[in-house]
Amino acid sequence: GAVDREPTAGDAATPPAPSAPAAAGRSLGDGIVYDPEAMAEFPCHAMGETIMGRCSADDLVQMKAALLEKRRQAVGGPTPRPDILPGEASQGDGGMGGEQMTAATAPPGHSALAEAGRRVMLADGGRTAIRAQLARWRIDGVDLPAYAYNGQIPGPHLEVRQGSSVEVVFENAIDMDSTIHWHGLRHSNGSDGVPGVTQPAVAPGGRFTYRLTFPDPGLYWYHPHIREDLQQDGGLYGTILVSPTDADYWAPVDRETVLVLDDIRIEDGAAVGYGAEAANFAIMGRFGNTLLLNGQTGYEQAVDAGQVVRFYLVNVANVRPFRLSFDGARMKKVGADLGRSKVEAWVDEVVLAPAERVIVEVAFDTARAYRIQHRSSAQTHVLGEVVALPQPEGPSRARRAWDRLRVDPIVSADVSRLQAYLAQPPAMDLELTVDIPDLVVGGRPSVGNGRRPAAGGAALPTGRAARGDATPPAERAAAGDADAEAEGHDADQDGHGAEEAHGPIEWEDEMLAVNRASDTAGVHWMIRDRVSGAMNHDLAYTFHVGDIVRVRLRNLGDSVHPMQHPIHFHGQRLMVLSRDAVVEQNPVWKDTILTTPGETVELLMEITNPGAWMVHCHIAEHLESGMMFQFQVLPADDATP
Ligand SMILES: [Cu+2]
Repeated sequence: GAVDREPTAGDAATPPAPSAPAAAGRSLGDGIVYDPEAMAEFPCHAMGETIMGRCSADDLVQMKAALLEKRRQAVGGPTPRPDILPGEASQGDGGMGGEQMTAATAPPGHSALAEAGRRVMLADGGRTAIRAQLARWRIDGVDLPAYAYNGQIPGPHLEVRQGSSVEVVFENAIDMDSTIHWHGLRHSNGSDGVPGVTQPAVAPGGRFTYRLTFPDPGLYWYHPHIREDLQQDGGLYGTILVSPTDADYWAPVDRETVLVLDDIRIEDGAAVGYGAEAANFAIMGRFGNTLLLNGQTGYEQAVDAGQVVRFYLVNVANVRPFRLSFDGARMKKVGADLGRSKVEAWVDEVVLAPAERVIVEVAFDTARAYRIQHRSSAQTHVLGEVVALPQPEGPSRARRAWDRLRVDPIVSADVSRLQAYLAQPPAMDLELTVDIPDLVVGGRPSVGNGRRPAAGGAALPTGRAARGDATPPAERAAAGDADAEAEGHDADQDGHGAEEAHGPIEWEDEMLAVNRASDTAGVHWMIRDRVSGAMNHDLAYTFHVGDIVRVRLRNLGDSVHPMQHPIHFHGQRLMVLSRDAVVEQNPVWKDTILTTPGETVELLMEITNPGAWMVHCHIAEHLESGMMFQFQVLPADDATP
């Protein structure tokens, strides 16, 4: 009872309320509807056969004619796409309750790495079983039909040692084909879990044995590589913590905690349905309206005041980027996807796109409750809290040794070694963009080979554009924009330069009606080679083990819907060299690279593992829309200098 809680009224925002059901709209005849309530603040446009936004009578006539013409040109009629949901859990089999459902509130002195019953420690040569099954997921008192690994969300938390090998026997007990992809592992291609590329899909009732190795320390995670928009969002995700062989790899701390960041969209007491044949929410991806830490709202952890906690963070959401902080607690960023950063750095907040990991150490110096906060463009969400209890003996030993920033000699040496490769031309020069044939703006379809038509073309209206967020923070700050001032301040404060100073990011779904109605059959996200013009599954690259190749990612700012894309490379590791020609000052090995609209990111990829590997956007709906390709890695070619 001695804990001083900060006042929370007023500034502790809650997740956004579910949106109202779409208005019925007004029929214009021939099955075409005008819905003046939807997207009322935006110019006249159409998604499918629904016209939205501010439309004059002339606009409606023109738009209807364009839609009828488009219908005449279409082959066949529209395909019905009923929403589907995972089935009901059988009693006592996958039903979730008891300890597994309780947010971790470990007593001080105990590890809070994972909730009781979720932690699986595997020695070298160890073996475990993971079963994907139907389950109920209780969130804020609402029971959702869900999927779960071993009946747990998140699934079992695996703890292994760097350099070890383990076997995981996967059993598929859900109602769809599935696989497990082990995100970030530079391991054997046959265990990468990509259906049709590294293994056949595992049918319901089937099994597959994965043989995993862990060359790099840090946090990794696993999820299906089929219909992630449904299976991963429905609860199929888990974490792997690889402890380093070097005992001094991480600084001493008082405890370590894994935090899995996620969101889910719940409306009227149910999860919003998923497309049966193709993912819905195909333009922006499915933003949840309920934010989750380790599968639950209201996360809480207790520590002693004066302790330091190392948090291993991973974002498993379909699309939502997180911008996390701990309510003013001092925070040090020490690592990311594949281990340590070159230099430890003080930060005010950290950004994680889907699939990215960030490792931070946080000092809770005062006895009080610290909110775990996500700051989106619209508001600050509270995901949970860390309660620092009074502790008369003062700062812990780890806390007293914590103020210095360490430099990683291994990554520093890697950076020096890679200097020789900076001058080579990019082996992959890739553009990220989209065509949306279903979208009609200003009476003409907005298909422009991934670029807006030069004359009369218009971008899909976005909340970002409406708010003018595309303006650089400095200019917005000059105009008195509080958010921009905060962004500029942070970029200066954290000293990360390009790594944290991202361009315009869509933090929320500001065009829900249009996005929800879109599906991957009508939205074509693209990764395109700038030189050959080939894109998505037509792309082909071959490298050899030992190659170090330049990669360039250009996120086109003039597509019909520019937005951020986290691009994931399987089986290898990459280092960011620069963003928009601003040199990265604090490199770290990565497998997922956030790119923002208009941005050009230069990378080096170190080719270490043979096989057929995927590259794709980790926004689940963009992947479903085809935003992916493979590259081949052959054994080391000794003839190549
Ligand atoms: Cu994407």
